[in-house]
Amino acid sequence: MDAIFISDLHLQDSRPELTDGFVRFCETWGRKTQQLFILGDLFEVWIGDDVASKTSTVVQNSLARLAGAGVKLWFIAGNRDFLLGKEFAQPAGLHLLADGCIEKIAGNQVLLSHGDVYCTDDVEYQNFRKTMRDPRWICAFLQRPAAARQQMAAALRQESKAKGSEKAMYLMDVNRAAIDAAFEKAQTRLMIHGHTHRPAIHTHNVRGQTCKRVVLGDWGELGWMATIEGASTQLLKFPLLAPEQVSRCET
Ligand SMILES: [Mn+2]
Repeated sequence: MDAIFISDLHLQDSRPELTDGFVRFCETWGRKTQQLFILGDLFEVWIGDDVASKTSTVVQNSLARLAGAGVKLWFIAGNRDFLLGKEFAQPAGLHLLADGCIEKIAGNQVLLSHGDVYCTDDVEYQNFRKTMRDPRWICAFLQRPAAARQQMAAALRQESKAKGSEKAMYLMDVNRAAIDAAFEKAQTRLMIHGHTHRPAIHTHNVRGQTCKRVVLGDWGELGWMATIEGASTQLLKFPLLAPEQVSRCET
């Protein structure tokens, strides 16, 4: 495999089965690819590299083993783990990439993103995102004691959950025009992202060109991945307990 893409695992101490599934995934599929791209929300929450958890330690070790085996590992931050930085990434062998970067993989130019930046219909969320990504806000947050950060993160999560349940379905999805504009700006015909938890392959017609958008799914009983092998791109799902039993998702 030239490359595998995953996102939205939402790993957390309270769901050890997800972490077990991730470790198993690394030991099976991770060994069959040259590159592994993690497109955000690997963790349910990340309040700073200085606060380790049982989960983060297991994940870091698992990634480091893969990196040691020669697999190139890449990470784009999600809205849950955008504070993940070098202190965690370096020992894991993980290279940090910017959201919206274009990578050349097996001759394909691929636009990579977590995906939340394209949910432009949700103006309230985009404003919130802007605040959260402000370096001054980040700096002030990271200076707080771990317990205070934990409390803030839990409160924000609670608030976003409450708001999310009130929001119309279309607000939680990407905006088609925003995607088309991204394709046009990047001059690519392939995009892979996550975030929306709506795994599918979409086609977009941008200035007469057919572009393909692969949306990854969130991990639960099933795990999801996109693969690139030469000119072929696939969206696959597999049981977390038996990652070798993959099935193909066409649409
Ligand atoms: Mn997300």
